[in-house]
Amino acid sequence: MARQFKVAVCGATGAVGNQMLQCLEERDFPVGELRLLASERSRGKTLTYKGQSIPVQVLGPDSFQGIQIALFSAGASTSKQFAPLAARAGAVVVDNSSCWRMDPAVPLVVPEVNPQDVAAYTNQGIIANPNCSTIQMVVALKPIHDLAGIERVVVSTYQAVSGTGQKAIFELEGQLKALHEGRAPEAKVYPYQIAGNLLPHIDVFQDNGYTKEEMKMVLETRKIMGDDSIKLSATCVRVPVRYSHSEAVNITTRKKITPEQVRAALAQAPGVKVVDDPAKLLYPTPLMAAGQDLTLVGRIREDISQERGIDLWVVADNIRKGAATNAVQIAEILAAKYL
Ligand code: NAP
Ligand code: 3JM
Repeated sequence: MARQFKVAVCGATGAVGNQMLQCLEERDFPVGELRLLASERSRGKTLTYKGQSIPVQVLGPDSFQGIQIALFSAGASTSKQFAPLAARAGAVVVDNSSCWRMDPAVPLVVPEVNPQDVAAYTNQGIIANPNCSTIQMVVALKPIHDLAGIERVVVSTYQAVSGTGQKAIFELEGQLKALHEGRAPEAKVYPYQIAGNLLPHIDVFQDNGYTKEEMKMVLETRKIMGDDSIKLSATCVRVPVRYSHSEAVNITTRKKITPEQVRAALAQAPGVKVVDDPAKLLYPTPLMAAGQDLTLVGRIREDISQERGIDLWVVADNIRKGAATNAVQIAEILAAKYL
């Protein structure tokens, strides 16, 4: 029988953690033992994996004894405190939070772009999973970078509420119901009503006027692509969509390339599906991307305002490829090559 691994999922009861369990199951990851961890709030809960009911344990300093792979999605402060403990206990941590991403000793990996960087897990016992908006963008940018070199990117995102977690999905549902019933919608998770609205505000504002989410896209892209010369500006917007982030991406390349060359490169790229036939009204939408793992790219066209410009529309399921699937893919590389 193939080798099996002792796996922990920390944050198993959350939107991402739940999807991690589903991904492990769907992809038939060689799980020998599965330990589900969450907060005190989840004491007594059980979750189902491959038809088996598994109790959720309350996260503590001894939670990682005997664990080989620990998938974390319980927020940045939990990762800060517990990822080093898990690593010290002998586990390799794949961390979904922003806590370790920009640590020079911690690799930041998108398997379609820089799988080789997994090797550096030996530095700290931690591998960081990038932000959801970064992941889908670099999946689409890498083939173009290889073809023509990317000089500058200007991106605007349209991000689903599921990126904020389970509570934000409930908030959107609750507000839609309230509006339907003629009641005043209540806003608790976001500073304003999200139903029927847009909020140009994701994560906290920084001194330079950008939000932290926008700066994650700038800094993480350079690290994953291994090219600090890429210039990038982002505007991140929360939209009243349940699942899948969409991105309008404007690229200036170093060498001139045509939309046809971009379409051909993306058609062959791992993890990408080109959905681009305007004559048939075919372009990616959030509903089209939700529930599957490919990054959909369409609206591929020449930017008429500059010499070496390409415009793209990039859509992916933020909870799957943007978080859980990417983490499980990293675990697959670890299992196949390193552990
Ligand atoms: P969520 O639905 O709110 O779930 C949060 C999970 O973390 C729950 O399982 C929760 O347990 C657990 N948790 C929270 N505080 C904890 C603590 N002190 N000790 C133990 N467990 C704790 O949020 P989510 O959408 O799944 O996201 C979780 C985290 O994943 C985010 O905070 C973020 O860092 C990361 N994330 C990354 C991406 C990405 O782009 N790669 C995307 C989304 C999220 P209880 O149920 O017991 O409260
Ligand atoms: C996505 O603990 C926290 O504040 C988590 C906030 C968060 C993050 C993050 O910064 O880890 C929520 C949703 C992310 C992320 O992927 O960067």
